[in-house]
Amino acid sequence: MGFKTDAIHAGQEPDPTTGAVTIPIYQTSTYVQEALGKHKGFEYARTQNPTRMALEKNMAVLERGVAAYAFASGMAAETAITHLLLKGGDHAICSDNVYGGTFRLFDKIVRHYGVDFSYVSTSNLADLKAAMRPNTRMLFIESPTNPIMAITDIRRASEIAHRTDCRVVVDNTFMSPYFQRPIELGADIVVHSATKYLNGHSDSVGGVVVLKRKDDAERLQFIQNAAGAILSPFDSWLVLRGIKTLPARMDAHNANGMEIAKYLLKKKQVKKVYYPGLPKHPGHGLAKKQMSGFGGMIAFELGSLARAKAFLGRVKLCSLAESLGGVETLISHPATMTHASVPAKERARLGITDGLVRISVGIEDVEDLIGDLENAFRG
Ligand code: P1T
Repeated sequence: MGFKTDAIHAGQEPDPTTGAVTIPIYQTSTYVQEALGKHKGFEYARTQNPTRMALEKNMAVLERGVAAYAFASGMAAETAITHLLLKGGDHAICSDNVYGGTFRLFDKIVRHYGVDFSYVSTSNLADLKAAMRPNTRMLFIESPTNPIMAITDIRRASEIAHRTDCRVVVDNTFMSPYFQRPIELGADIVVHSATKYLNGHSDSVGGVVVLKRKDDAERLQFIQNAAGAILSPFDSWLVLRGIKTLPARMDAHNANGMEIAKYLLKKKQVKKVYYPGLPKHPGHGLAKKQMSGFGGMIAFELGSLARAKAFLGRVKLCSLAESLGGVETLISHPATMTHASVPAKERARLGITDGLVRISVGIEDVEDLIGDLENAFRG
């Protein structure tokens, strides 16, 4: 089936008991058993829940994996991946620019279990090659990165990592499987903050892991149940509902993103625009090859904290808020919000300056968004 058909139908057969076309919210903690050891395959809702399992089946199909598992947040999903892949004495490589919370998880928690992390620009394959060690067990890539929008060649990075016993994990939150499918490009595991484009309506927090290998999938299912950070039935239902319109929304985000990026490029107050759809973006050629759209995330440089603060204080239609990927436009200041946990020196090196503003372009009328930005630039 085509992607749009799968988004609506995969894993979502009409409910066997009533024929309901929408998967019901199975709001139960347990299931009655006919006799000792005799049940319908459902024992306890941390282990099995039909609403969550429908979302998991759907995501496995969309990301071309063998199985998917849904978690209480993107960070819970990433934590489960570290349980799957890493133990004391191992080494892991992570893109140097990732969501601040990902860096915080690795640096402030996982590292303390004796895992050594290297943060490298995975866009530079020579740097990646140099960072690989015989005990490297995880390569964690974000592409495009949050918020600088750097692109990594997923296929070639996977080839390098697979020369040793190392799994490649791609955080596909910014693109969604509609625009990028890392498993098809050679990655082993895909992770999402389902809070973002998958849900698409800024009304739930969640995470999803999709796996290519059956052995990894079996172990991750064990971890999901044993560690227990599952997605609730209602949140699973919201994400499932969101995914049905994922293709239509992503096309709209992409169209508006391109318009806003071009508009920002023309503003004299803007020193730099980070958007992979712009021909002068350093990853543009690669982005065109491994993605089928550029999405709705843009970062731009205003030159100083004072200018960024003044600008963010003047927008009205664009809401000043963390998060991204919803139908409404959100605008944020990475240095003090999403990436505050990254040391200041490292932020400066990456380009996450005090003057950097990030916009998650929504699907409103683009003229209204440009009008709002124009007012904010005028002061
Ligand atoms: O917020 P949560 O659902 O736990 O997901 C974490 C996460 C993982 N990966 C990426 C690429 C992300 O952007 C996020 C969350 N990001 C934000 C809240 C933000 O505003 O960037």
